[in-house]
Amino acid sequence: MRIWRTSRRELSLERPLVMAILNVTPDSFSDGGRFSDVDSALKQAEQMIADGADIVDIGGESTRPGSSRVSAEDEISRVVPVVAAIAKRIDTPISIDTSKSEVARAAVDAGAEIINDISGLRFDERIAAVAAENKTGLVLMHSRGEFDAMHSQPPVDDIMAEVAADFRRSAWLAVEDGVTAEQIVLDIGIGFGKTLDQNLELIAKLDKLIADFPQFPFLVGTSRKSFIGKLLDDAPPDKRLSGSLASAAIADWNGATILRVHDVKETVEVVKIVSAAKHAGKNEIDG
Ligand code: 7PM
Repeated sequence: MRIWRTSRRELSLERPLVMAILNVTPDSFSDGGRFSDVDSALKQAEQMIADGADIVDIGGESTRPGSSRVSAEDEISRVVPVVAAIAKRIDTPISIDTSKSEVARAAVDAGAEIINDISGLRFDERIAAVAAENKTGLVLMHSRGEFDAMHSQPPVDDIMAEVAADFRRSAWLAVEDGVTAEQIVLDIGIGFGKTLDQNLELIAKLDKLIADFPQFPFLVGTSRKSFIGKLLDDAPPDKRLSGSLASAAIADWNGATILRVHDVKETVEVVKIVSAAKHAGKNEIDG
């Protein structure tokens, strides 16, 4: 049986898990921590869990094209009160979406049990030490270029080969710093320095990549991303639900074991259909 080990539990990967996205990005009046911000994040988390979320992923730094980096201090003041409030009331595993070790450490101290690093240890390798010390889960996502240039990288020729090579490097760095294989999850980083065709290729051939890394589970996040908008006559993010679900189904079918999404309820239904199809033809009694 496949498992993913976090600091607080062992997650079964028998069926794909749904990771719900909870953004704690600032409004112009606040750098976070206000009661109303924390309370609305808590309510959102509760709704997503009621909808079937297995993990809540909390992020305080936008990696949107053109956004500027926030300081570790600002990011901590945004996310830590939210992590603490949710961890205190709810037993669902919390993941912290950050590429700064100071933020990761503060969030883990507040109750996060998974570190989700969109840089795959490229921006701050000390993330690995925080994961090792606390025995948290560790998501190593593939991305290209420095923070400010992540979305403007000249395309590489062979994306499958590049992602595989970078996974080897990230996973090796993590293991070298004391993270065990059971803590690590790999993520193809849809939308980060890839062309439309390369995003599609990564999802369509995900099974091939997974076959090269049989020891690690794979996470895929396509939800509302711009490649979907491009395929749907420039649909804005709030009009990308069907596209998000279709791409989630393909990723699930091709072996992804964690899906990172905005629309939890709908994705849970997709997972049910894909799982049923995966088990078809085994002569079980009709459900
Ligand atoms: C703007 C651009 C806002 C991109 C938000 C994003 C992933 C992630 C993100 C992913 C993992 C988003 C992204 N994407 N972490 N964090 N995998 N592990 O659409 O694909 O949420 S940020």
